[in-house]
Amino acid sequence: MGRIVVRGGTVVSPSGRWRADVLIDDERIVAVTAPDAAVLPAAGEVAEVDASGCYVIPGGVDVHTHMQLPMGDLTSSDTFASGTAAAAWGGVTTIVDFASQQVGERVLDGLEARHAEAEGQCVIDYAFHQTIGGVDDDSLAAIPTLIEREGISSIKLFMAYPGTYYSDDGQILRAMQVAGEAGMLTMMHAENGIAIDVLRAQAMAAGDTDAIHHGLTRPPELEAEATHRAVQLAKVAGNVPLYIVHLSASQALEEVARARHAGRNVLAETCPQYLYLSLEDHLARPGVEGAAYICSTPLRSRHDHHQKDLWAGLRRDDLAVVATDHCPFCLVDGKDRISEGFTAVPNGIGGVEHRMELIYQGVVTGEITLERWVETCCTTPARVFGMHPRKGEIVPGADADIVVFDPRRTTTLGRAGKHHMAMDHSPWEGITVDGAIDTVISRGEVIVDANGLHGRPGRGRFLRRDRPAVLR
Ligand code: DUC
Ligand code: ZN
Ligand code: ZN
Repeated sequence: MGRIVVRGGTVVSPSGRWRADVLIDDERIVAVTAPDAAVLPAAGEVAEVDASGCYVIPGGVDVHTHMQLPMGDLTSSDTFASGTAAAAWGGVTTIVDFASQQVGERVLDGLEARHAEAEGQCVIDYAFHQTIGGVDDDSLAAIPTLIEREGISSIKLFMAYPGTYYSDDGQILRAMQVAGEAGMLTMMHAENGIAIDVLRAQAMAAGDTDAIHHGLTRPPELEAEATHRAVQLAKVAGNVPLYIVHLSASQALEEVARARHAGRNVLAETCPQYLYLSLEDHLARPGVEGAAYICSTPLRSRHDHHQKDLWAGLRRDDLAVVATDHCPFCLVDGKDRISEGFTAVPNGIGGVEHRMELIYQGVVTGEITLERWVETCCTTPARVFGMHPRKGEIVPGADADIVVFDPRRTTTLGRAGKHHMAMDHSPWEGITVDGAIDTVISRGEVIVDANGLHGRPGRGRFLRRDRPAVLR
C-alpha cells in the first residue's frame, strides 16, 4: 500500500477544522501537518489524493447495523459483503453489528456462528455487540468472557418482544450488574413490549392492519416509560453505564436529558430515519409503500416536535451518537407481508449508505456544526464503543480511515441516484442532499473513488474492542 498524501483539504475533528495535509504510511496515519510542511514528500514522490476544496474527515463509524439478520423465516437483505460495500460507498469504514443469543442458546455459540457469517465477507472493518435474549445463569456467566477474551465490550438487551428477545426487569438488573462489573456497556432497546403487544393484538382484532398501526401501537409514552425504567435500573445496578439505542421520541429524550443532567452515565443514539421521516408522510402510505417504513422504534408524528427536539438533543449532547439501525428488507418477499397485517411485516429499514450524507445536511441547514457532524458520526461512536483513537479521528497513529467529502457537489439518494444497498427500493428515494462522498480510504487503501468501489469482500478485519470510554 505504501505512502499516500491527502493534500489540500480541510481536516475536521470534534474540536475544530484546519487546512492540513495528511500523510499515510501503509495502514496508519503518520502525520497531520501544515500544508506543504517539510515532512511531506514532494509532489509526485508518493501517491496523492487531491482534497482541495473538500473536507477531510475520519471514516464513518456506524455502531448499529444488522447485516443478514434472521428475523422469523426471513433474513435482512444486505449480506455482510453487500452491506459493507454500501457502507463504504457511504463513507463508513467501521460497522458494529450484533451477535445474538436467545433463550436456551449459549452465548459463545451464537458469537461463533456470527463470526463464521462475517469472516471473509466484509469490505470494511467490523466488530460485534452481543445481544442477550435469554438472561439466565449460563448467559450471565458468559458475559465477562466477551470482554476478556472476545474483544466484545457491549451487550444489548430488549424491553420489547416478549417471547423472543424480551428481558424482564429482574433479568435486566442482573445483566446490568454483571456487565457493569466487567466494565462493559449495556445497550437497551427501550420500549414497553408487554403493553405494546396488547395494543398490537387489539389493533389487529379491530381490523386496523395497515402499516400506520405499527406506529400507533408503539406510542412515545411507552418508549419514554421504558427509557425511564432502564435509567433507574442502571442506577440500582450500581450506576452502570447505559446506552439507549434508536431513540425516536421527545419524551424518551427528556428522560435521557434528565438523567444526564443529574450526572448519570447515560448515553443515547438516534438514527437518520427519526430526523427526516414521519408517521404521516411515510408510514401512513398505503400497502407495501407504508410497510417499507416499519421499523422499531417507529417513525413519529410530524404534528409533534420530535424531529426538532432530536436535532436539539444532538446539539446539546443529550444524543451522543447517530447510527443507522440498518436492517433492510425488500418489498418482494418481505415488506409485502403487509397483506397479512402490520404484525407480519419484518421490522427495519436500510440506511447504512446515507447516514454521513443525511447528517451533513443538518450542517447545511444549521442544525449542527461541521465539528458536531464528525463527533456524532465518527469520534463519539468510536470512543463509546472502545475503538478510539484507532478509529474515529484523524490523528497520528490512528488507522488511516479517511473520507474526502466534497461540499460543492450534491447527491441524490435512492435508486434513481446513489443506491448500493441490497434493497429493491430505497426509503430515501428522491431526496437530494448537499455534498458528496468523493474518496474513501480504509486502513491506507483507497476503497472508493471516482472510478468506483475498489475494496473487496474479505479485506475488512474483525476489531477487538476495548472498554467503552463513557462518562461524558
Ligand atoms: N431493534 C433493533 O435494534 N433493530 C432491528 C429491530 C429492532 O427492534
Ligand atoms: Zn432495537
Ligand atoms: Zn437494531
